[in-house]
Amino acid sequence: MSVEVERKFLFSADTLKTLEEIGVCVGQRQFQDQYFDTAKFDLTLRDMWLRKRKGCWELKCPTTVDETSEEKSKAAALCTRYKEITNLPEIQLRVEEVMKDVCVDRETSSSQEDGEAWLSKMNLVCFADYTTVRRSFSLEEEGVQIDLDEADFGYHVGEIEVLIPEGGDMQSALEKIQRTAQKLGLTGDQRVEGKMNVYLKRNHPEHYAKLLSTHVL
Ligand code: V4E
Repeated sequence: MSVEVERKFLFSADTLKTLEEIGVCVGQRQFQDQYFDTAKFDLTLRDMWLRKRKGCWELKCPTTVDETSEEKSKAAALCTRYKEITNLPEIQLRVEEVMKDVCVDRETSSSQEDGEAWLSKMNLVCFADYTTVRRSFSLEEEGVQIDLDEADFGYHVGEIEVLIPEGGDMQSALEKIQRTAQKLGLTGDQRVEGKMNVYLKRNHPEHYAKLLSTHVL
């Protein structure tokens, strides 16, 4: 399982110019994301994000922040850290742990023709559906990827991303992100909204308000 450490930023034509000077465009792709939760928001209120992207299931869950280390720095506060789980039985197990009163027979549900029966068993419904065009860049700095996303609902956002194994060197990941932010000339000291924040604010204000009031967003 890997941990995604990420800092989002707003980009302009100037950022793109800088990026083309200091990095290499490694491709452009388009993908649709469908996010799932219960009507009571049992997953997202726990900061758990279940999605289907390009036919694959992914679950993003929070990691614990080490309060004793440099992770408390201002630069670190601009970054998010999430575990990314892509193994379906493990995803189902994690979701099941949340919905303890709902029992899923993983063996039969994964072999069923309707491979998505587990969703209805756990009362999960799609609450967000959007498509993103993503241009990705790599830098000389090892393991750093920069994505420029354009979502079909009109929001554009960039992200500097480093993947580390669980329990890996978080400090080094944060430093890489900070160096990259400096190279890109990013000056803001506020967290930039992700696509989901903006999508929920516009389409599901009640859900958004709950996540704000519980400090998930
Ligand atoms: C909302 C959210 C999550 C869902 C995914 O959000 P996002 O990072 O916007 O998606 P995307 O497409 O860039 O995913 P990637 O391809 O990088 O995996 S996961 C965590 N959150 C909460 C959250 C937050 N609290 N603050 C910020 C700045 N972003 C996300």
